[in-house]
Amino acid sequence: MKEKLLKIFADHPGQFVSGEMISQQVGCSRTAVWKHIDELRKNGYELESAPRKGYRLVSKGDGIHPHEVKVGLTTSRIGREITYFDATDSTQFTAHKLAQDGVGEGHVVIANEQTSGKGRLGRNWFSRKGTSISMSIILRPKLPPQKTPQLTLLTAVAVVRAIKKLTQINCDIKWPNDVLLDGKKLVGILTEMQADPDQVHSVIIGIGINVNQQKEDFDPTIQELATSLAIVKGETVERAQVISAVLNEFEELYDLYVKEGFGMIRTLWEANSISVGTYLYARTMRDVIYGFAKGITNDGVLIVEDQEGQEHYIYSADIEIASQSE
Ligand code: BT5
Repeated sequence: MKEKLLKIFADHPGQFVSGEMISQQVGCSRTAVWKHIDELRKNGYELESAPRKGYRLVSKGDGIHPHEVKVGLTTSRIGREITYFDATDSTQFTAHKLAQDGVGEGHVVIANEQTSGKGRLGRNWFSRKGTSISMSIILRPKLPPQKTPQLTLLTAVAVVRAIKKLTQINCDIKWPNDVLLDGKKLVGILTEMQADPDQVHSVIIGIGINVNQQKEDFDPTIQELATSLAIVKGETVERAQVISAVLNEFEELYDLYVKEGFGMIRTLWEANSISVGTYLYARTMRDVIYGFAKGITNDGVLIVEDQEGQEHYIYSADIEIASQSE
């Protein structure tokens, strides 16, 4: 209902829409319309009402409720089912449970606040209430487990394209899972799965995006490492729009991936990546490899050639770009 109402206002920007027209289009009584308008106001929307003219949307809140996200969705499955929390420990935890319970592909979990956000390898992900995006997408791809890192790369491309479309800002991708702006981390991606040795049951893609934080909003430990869209743009950005833009791009790329494989995604990824064609340090669990990043394999594995000319296949590591050949 709220989604329909918001769609009507979106179709009539800055204009009054009569209560009668709304009640016809939404299919409810005018008293019910009034009640829904009242609820939108409680959710932070500023709506002007005038006798005989109706209602006009003056300004929106920065809510990320399902109806606010769905207004901007052009997808057929990704994000059509959304589980929303005002606060939760981690959207990954809920998404895992939902996946086990058998929800369909494309179900998305969104939280306005995450109290124990997860990074890779047991690290923390900080997300401040009401200013960032924390979401997890549940997928059911027919893939062997070793191919799932490709979905991390696909997600990074989707995020970069969505941000570009919405804000004209160009971001960089750092292998495997970071999206950077001016060398600072804007987005983190965490891909997890439920699988047997030879078959994936579900993949949970967690995406954390810094949208409206200012520097002092970040945890002191990451203030020099993190950035947000608002810091770079100098103005706030509507989070619901960012979510729908990311989901729209995601579905487009995922459909392409399912139909045609990784080839095109790899090309798009390399075009936005700062971790190929450069010297870098790759810190793996066991050692640090310094060398020239030649590219990624079709499975999304990073190929680094060391100074002895030996190629290393990097499956998981933290990357530090070297300033020059050292
Ligand atoms: C990641 O891990 O970058 C994956 C982050 C995934 C977060 C999403 S939010 C929705 C879903 N639910 C979850 O619980 N998680 C996912 P990693 O590459 O390990 O990076 C973690 C490191 O990034 C930390 O050790 C910090 O240094 C830094 N960091 C933490 N929070 C940050 C933030 N908000 N912005 C930038 N950097 C951050």
